[in-house]
Amino acid sequence: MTAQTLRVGVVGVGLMGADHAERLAGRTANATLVAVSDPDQARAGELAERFGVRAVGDPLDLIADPEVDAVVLASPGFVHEPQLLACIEHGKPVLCEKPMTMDAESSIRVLEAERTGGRPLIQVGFMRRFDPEYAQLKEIVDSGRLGRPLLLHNVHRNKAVPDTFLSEMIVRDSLVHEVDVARFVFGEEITEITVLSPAATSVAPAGTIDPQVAIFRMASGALVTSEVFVRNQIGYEVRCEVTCERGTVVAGRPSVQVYTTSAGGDGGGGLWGGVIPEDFRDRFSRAYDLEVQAWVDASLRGEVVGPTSWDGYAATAVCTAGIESLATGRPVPVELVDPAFGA
Ligand code: ISE
Repeated sequence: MTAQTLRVGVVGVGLMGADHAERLAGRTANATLVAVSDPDQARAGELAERFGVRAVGDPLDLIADPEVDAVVLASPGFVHEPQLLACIEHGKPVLCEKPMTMDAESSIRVLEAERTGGRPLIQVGFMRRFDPEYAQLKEIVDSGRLGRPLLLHNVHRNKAVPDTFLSEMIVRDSLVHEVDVARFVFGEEITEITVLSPAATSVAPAGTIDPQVAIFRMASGALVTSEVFVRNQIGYEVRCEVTCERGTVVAGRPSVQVYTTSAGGDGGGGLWGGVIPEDFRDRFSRAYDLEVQAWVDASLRGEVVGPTSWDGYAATAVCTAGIESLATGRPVPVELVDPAFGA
């Protein structure tokens, strides 16, 4: 690390990791991409050649590399625990894509290691906090001019996912964003989660519960509803509406790119409509840019901004309870360790 340039390595160069690599290589100030790692050596090699950086076989070698100052973990959640522990061991700031880990117990082990290491190093990839619309929604709620927030309604739809994206992944990898949005907007913990199973779409693999409807109860008694549907066959639709005592505010309502055309109207008339993004990289491109830039600048200052390892743990604990509720359709309480644990 020079005074003003952070040398970053990216672990995992699937859809998200490749997007972050491109972001770091081309449009993030005060940072430079220096290495990538992925089990798919061909993919890592192609990306390394494209950006003129090194491809490192073992992700733990990339993390330990003295030429790497900071790490973006865009690997699957089931390998995050050892990779996060390695970042802590080597004192490397890390932007860890969600989920932080796969369950509450492993998240607590990461929290304990980070606290033992003596300084915060982990920012978790809940990028919606950096989305201008979600950030403005939070500012409006926090201003108090609409009164106390009472309800929150989320819609989270993907166009398509692989057949391996089964019911539990919908909770752990998709609904996890709504868990963080609820904690972010209300500024409090979720005390109970219920995950309901509507009749599934015909395009879901047999036995896969898609869509799902989740209900969170917040510590204040407020309720949050979330529809998560990852095979809507249309596009990427994510929005959030807060109902307060004296008004409502929405983030993500289609409000731009509305167009009219004469093409295709069966009755000879025109058509009007808007554009639905293909996937999360389109819809949240600006949010990811702001998130990664904030992470780089904070890392250069020796700080962590945005979602911390505690936020990662709390979201994982809620999703762990959510997976339990998914099996029964009954409410499951969320019990967190004392935030001061190990202090
Ligand atoms: C994906 O991993 C993301 O994080 C996207 O934001 C989310 O919309 C999608 O459902 C996840 O699979």
